[in-house]
Amino acid sequence: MADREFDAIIIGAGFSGLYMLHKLRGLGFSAQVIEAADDVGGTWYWNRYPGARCDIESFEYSYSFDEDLQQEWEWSERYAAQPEILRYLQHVAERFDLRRDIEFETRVLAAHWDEGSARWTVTTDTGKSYTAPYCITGLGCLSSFNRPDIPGLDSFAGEVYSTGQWPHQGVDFTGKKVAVIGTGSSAIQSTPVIAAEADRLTIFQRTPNYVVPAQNHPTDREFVGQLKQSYGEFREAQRRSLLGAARVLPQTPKTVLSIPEDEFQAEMEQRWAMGGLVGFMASHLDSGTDRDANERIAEFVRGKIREKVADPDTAELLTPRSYPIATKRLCVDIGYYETFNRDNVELVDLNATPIDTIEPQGVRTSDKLYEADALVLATGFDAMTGSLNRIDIRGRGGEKLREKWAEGPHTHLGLMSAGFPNLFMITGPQSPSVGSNMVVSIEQHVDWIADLLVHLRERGAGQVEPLPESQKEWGEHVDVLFNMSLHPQANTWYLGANVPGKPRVFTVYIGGVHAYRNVCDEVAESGYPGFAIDGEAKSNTV
Ligand code: NA7
Repeated sequence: MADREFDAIIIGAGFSGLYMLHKLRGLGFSAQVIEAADDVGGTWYWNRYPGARCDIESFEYSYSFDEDLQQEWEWSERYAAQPEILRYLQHVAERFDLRRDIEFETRVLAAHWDEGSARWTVTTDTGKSYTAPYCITGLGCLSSFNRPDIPGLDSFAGEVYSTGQWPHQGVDFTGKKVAVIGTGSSAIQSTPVIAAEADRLTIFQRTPNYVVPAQNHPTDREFVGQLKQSYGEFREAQRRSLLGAARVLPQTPKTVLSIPEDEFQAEMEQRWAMGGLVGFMASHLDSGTDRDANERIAEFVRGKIREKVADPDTAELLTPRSYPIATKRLCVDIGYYETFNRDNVELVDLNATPIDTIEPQGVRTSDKLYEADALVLATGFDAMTGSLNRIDIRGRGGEKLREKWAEGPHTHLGLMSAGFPNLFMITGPQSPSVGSNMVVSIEQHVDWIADLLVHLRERGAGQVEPLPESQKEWGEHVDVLFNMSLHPQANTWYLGANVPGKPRVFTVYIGGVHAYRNVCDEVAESGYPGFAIDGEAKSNTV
């Protein structure tokens, strides 16, 4: 017997869970959020490493659902740092009185569907359980930390820190020899800060990334003043965009190789000066589909690396060559490349000299021991499916989600999975999620799920579930878009390639937030074809 019953259980109190709770309450549904941390924030609660910051501009990466909220909140910088985003989410929780329906310090272990009662029972590590007809996950796409399986890691004598689980009291690296493993976004943001503090910093690189500048600056008051006069229009432009961002140099409506050299250089310099990743993703008609076109853009960025990094050998090691730009997640920096011009920083190429073991004194590669007092694991996440698979989710007939997804996730619209009635995933695999401004995608998912719950209530219906054939079609559609792009030419966490043994399946819908929204809207407006409601299905169209 469950301790408490609700209309909906929401797992996670980050951007997704907070808005979902607020939305359901407004519609008269009772909901309980369950959160492992002791406060709200999700990604922005856990990722407290030095330099942690959003790569999307702050006034874009924020909620649009409440006009007063967006009018009153002031961002201090173009790209907000983690503490400020966390404060924002805490403010949202207070402003809308959300905490009273959030159970903190409670980790969900299992969610089981009971056919007889048509309810989910969610059990937790505190021993409490909850039941509700609807279960909604707001787990985040990058929240299950990927701890590398390096021999000897546990033998290290110093402190080991993970960027995704950073100590709340912070870490003082003054006078320390620090080793950082990984050169993804978290390392690119944290190493400039660590290098300025530490005695020595050694960075272990497996794959170099393309890194574009943030060009961060304090908030431009004049711009924000104008923005707030017509924030609604700006939000609409975000929703109608490719990536969920409105303040960006538009896509150049030309093929890259058709542009004369001087014109091309001038345009790329403009994109570089503007900063941010969005201007470098889908920058031209064919930049994401034609390798030669992409190569010209990549070469521009490589030239910038050569300009910034003083030592030519180090510059070469930092230069990505093996994969197209914007197939691995583009990174955004504040002083990353310049960090390698410091005397106390060294780059180790793990392709030339792989790590053999970690020893009490440091990291031993195939040729030498790099002594360290502290080790920072910036090794990423079991992305997209890791947090879902960590929970023992069982649907119809007791089938386990992690078994059904053993060869990769199966969803319809990235929102639901056949065989798991009334289970909704906010920014689930095969939705735009990490291929977009997450907040725009989160709001769209929350609104769509809420509309569907209202639809069910109005019909007196109890269950909704996608049809296997619509799910199959959606998976094929996601694959078609993937195969049209250059993504198959890179080993990335989008594909699960960073986690040993994980199936290589592309998990992001890359058709753009606008196209995706249109599909979802059409499904809703047509009475949910592709879904069975109380066992009854309309014909399937995607
Ligand atoms: P990422 O982008 O997945 O980066 C992880 C880094 O760690 C990357 O350079 C990996 O190399 C490296 N890595 C992972 N495992 C190992 C082992 N075993 N040995 C050596 N190096 C390893 O995670 P981040 O946290 O930086 O960023 C995640 C996202 O957060 C980011 O894209 C933004 O969306 C925000 P690899 O490239 O796999 O060769």
